[in-house]
Amino acid sequence: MVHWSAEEKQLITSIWSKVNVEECGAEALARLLIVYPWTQRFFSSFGNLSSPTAIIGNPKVRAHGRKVLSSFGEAVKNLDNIKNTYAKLSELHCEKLHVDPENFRLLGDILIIVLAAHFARDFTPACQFAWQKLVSVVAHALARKYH
Ligand code: HEG
Repeated sequence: MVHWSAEEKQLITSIWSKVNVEECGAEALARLLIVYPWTQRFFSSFGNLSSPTAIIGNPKVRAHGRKVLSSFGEAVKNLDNIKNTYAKLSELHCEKLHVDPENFRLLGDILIIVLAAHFARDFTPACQFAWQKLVSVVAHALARKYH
């Protein structure tokens, strides 16, 4: 099982308590679709994704980004039980949606960049360390059904 030090927990929750899930979620998913355009293939029902402006202004991207980031919040609330927290979602992403697990890692890295941009001063190296660990554990938990 992954161990979290008291300091890591504190660094994660102190950033998370300031995150605007709607804004940061929308930004993270939009960035994923812009920076790694092949991820767009999972969202063919979302309408216009033809340019960065279209992606950023797409209400379905916004809504889904919010959904994904609020789901990410479940990991923050259940740091010691992330695997079980995502058991069902792992099934959905792996067995139904066939999302390549590499994409979970890409989204994690994008989220780090969004947090760094929003919380520049507070996103210290130690804080980044804790968050990198968190996004990696989440990606691993979501990919579990592939193992
Ligand atoms: Mg996933 C649906 C969470 C990464 C593609 N994703 C969902 C849902 C949640 C979620 C909560 C809704 C589930 C439901 O309706 O029951 N996703 C989630 C998390 C993360 C993630 C927590 C990573 C941190 N998802 C992810 C990535 C891709 C992806 C990287 C593809 C590049 N998700 C995806 C698709 C759907 C969901 C295609 C279905 C969207 C729809 O048609 O509504």
